[in-house]
Amino acid sequence: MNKKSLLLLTPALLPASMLAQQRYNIVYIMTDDHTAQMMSCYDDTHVSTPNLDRIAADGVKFVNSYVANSLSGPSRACMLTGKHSHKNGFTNNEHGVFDGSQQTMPKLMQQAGYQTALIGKWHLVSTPTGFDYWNIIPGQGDYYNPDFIQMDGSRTREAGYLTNIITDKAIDWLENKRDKEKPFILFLHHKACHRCWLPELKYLSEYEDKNFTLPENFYDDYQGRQAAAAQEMEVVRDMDMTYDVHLMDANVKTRLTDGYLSMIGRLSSAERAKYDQFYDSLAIDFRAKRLSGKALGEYKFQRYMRDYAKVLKSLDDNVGRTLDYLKKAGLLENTLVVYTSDQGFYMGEHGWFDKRFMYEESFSTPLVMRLPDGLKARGEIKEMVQNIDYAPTFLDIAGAEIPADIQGESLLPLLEGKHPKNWRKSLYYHFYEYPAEHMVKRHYGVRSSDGWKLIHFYDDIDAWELYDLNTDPKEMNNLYGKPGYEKVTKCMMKELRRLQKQYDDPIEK
Ligand code: SGN
Ligand code: CA
Repeated sequence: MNKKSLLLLTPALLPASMLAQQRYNIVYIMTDDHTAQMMSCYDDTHVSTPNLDRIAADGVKFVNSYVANSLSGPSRACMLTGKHSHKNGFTNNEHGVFDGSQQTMPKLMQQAGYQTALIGKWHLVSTPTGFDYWNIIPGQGDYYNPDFIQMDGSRTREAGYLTNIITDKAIDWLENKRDKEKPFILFLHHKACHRCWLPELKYLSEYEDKNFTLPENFYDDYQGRQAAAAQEMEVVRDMDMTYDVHLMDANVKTRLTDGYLSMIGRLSSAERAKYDQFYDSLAIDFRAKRLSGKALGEYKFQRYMRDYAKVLKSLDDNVGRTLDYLKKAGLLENTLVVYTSDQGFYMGEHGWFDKRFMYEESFSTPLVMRLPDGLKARGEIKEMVQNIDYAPTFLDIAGAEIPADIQGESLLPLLEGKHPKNWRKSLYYHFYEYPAEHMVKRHYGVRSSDGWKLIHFYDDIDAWELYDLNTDPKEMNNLYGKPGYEKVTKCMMKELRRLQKQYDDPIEK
């Protein structure tokens, strides 16, 4: 329903859901590098996330949720604009500066009468626009005693652990800073669970007795996948023993040692003593073991999983705290709570950490929503959705017009329990950041709802990949060019070019 038609309705004609509270509030919680393999309502192999699961339990879980470009800045720009990267202009973190003068969903929400607030990670370089209130971390920010940037440009250093502080600030805005007469949209953006996974001190010992299951393709040899073979994001080879694994060796200095020292250098001396006590004793034990080969690789994997899980535990606690506040404040019935990540991540699949590739683990992203009274959908939603859909969804919920140049689709019908017959049958993806850290080559591709994926790696390579996800969900077997797949390849190629035309990204490289 658009704004005009909403105004024309007399209260008696308004749907009960809208009468109860005029328009729904929205709390949009976005984390960083949190992946469905580490969220128990999607996959309970590794960890339990009871508070994140509460969101899905009182609403919906999207099981085919994807991003348009698996990297922080680009993902955020897609979310804010409802457009693919080539249209919003922010294609990569390395050289991107978000053009804040363009049309964005927060600006349109303001025009629709919503209050808008942004707290936490921003990562788009330019000053935020379209927010009545913002308080952000610089760049990637710090886990320990972090800096924040205020709206007047000033910086303050705040005591504590970042995930807790961002939540405190969000609750403070909800309780004390907003105009309680207006509907609102709050963008609550965590840094957790981004590299280099520095845990809250109270959770240092958490998960230390747990042995995480090694993914079956941890020792992938990348046969038939040239771009996969060229990456630099292997747990065994590329994880830094100091920066990532947190085991200092006074005799070894790497490219990342200074960065690590400055991050943990933010701890007070009492905090630092606790931190050192924990990791120093691990380091002594590690050196005594003299691990090499597979044993060393698997040791790194366990360290990675444990520290990631600790960071996630604080996140889960804080999402619980946010939900509890909304309940206590009587806001839950009128508020759509969205939980997602800026992209998925590899937890050792293909031997990797990081993201970027259009393979399922990093192309997909968790997406669950706690629905307010009046929105009837429950359980799993199987339709294919993408982060360009969030902007039109929120505008639709606000009763605002959705501009024609927005490329995503409103998810509101799905939240109302409908399953439109003409829902999209394929998704488009385009990744640009190369050459750059982790060396994932440029690529674009299409994934169909019936489980086919066609990818083209280009730039300094010209390599196509085709996967049948129904028989090869881990994407180990590139079928492109193999006999018997000519017809499906032709079909997917046609669909890819159709999407490039539809989205006006006419690359034919
Ligand atoms: C940093 C990380 C990378 C990561 C990018 C992008 N390196 O550069 O590992 O891929 O961020 O992440 S680090 O040495 O600085 O930790 S993103 O989520 O912000 O896009
Ligand atoms: Ca990220």
